[in-house]
Amino acid sequence: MNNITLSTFLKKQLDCSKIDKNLLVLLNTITNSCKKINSIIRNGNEYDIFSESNTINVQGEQQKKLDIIANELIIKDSECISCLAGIASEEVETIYEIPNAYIRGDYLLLFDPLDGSSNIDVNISIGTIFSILKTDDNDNSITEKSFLQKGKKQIAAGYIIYGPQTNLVLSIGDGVLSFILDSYNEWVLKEEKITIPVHSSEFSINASNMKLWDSRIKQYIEDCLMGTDGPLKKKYNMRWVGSMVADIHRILRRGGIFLYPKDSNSINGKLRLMYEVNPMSFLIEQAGGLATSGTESILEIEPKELHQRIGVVLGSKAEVEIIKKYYQ
Ligand code: AHM
Repeated sequence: MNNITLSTFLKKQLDCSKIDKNLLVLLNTITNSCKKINSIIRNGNEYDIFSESNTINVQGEQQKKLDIIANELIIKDSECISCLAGIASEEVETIYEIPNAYIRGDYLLLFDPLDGSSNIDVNISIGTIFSILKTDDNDNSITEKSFLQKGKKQIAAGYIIYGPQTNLVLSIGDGVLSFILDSYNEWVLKEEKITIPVHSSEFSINASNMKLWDSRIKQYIEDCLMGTDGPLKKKYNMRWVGSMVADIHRILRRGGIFLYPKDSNSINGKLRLMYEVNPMSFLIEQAGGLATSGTESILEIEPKELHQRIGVVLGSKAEVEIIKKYYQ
């Protein structure tokens, strides 16, 4: 039986100089925080996580109590480990600088503490997404600009899905690995080198937005729905959880594409580039898939703002290539 834990795996990467000590500590810390979040979710009633808070986040969304708990937990656990220069979170308007009381490192952590939080009260899979960047050598003081790096510069990215199983999916830029949280609360390696099937016939989109889409996405979905009688000449299946971690996890495992395009209500897109779309695109491309805004590779986009939104299509390579043609 495979019993390589995440700590053992990271130690091995350190020994062969694939990561440095600070990245090892940082990854162990984030994933430990997520073990705590997992335990809070599994004991939800005790922590009263199902209720709304009275606060609105920077995105103008009503925060759930669990959004706030998870956010504070990750910041508190990681600010003191001497690996980070700064932190940015979906739930915090500006960047979080490491307090003077702690030693500053040279990594930057960006995260969405709780993706899919509208699904908490209906017991559907939710997750935590993170992205790790490095500061520029010339960065003496950390500002929002320090974080505004292209997705391809990510040193590591990952997500934790709190589903029937708790699963960590991670890339340090050398493929994608999956770890399962076992009954001893250890991350145990389940799979190395996850690859997404190149071809697929499954799409994932919030179809209730159809009248808001532009003509290119509308046309693609209409063609999918025509099945073997349409120009794409295959029968498509549709799956939509409404929790990005769950939808992407399914696609990583068995192929498919995920679309959250810009529409006439969300003219810049709905999902956030820096801590949702970039880390997911990094994982998808590390697994052999593709991620595009329709016209531009996601990982090549020069970010302009910390909480920037973006329209995205990602997943199985051949299917994303088909959609790119609709954009042309
Ligand atoms: P959140 O960060 O507030 O949870 O929003 C992100 C979520 C994604 O998980 C999901 O793909 C999307 O929002 C669904 O939004 P909608 O139901 O509005 O289509």
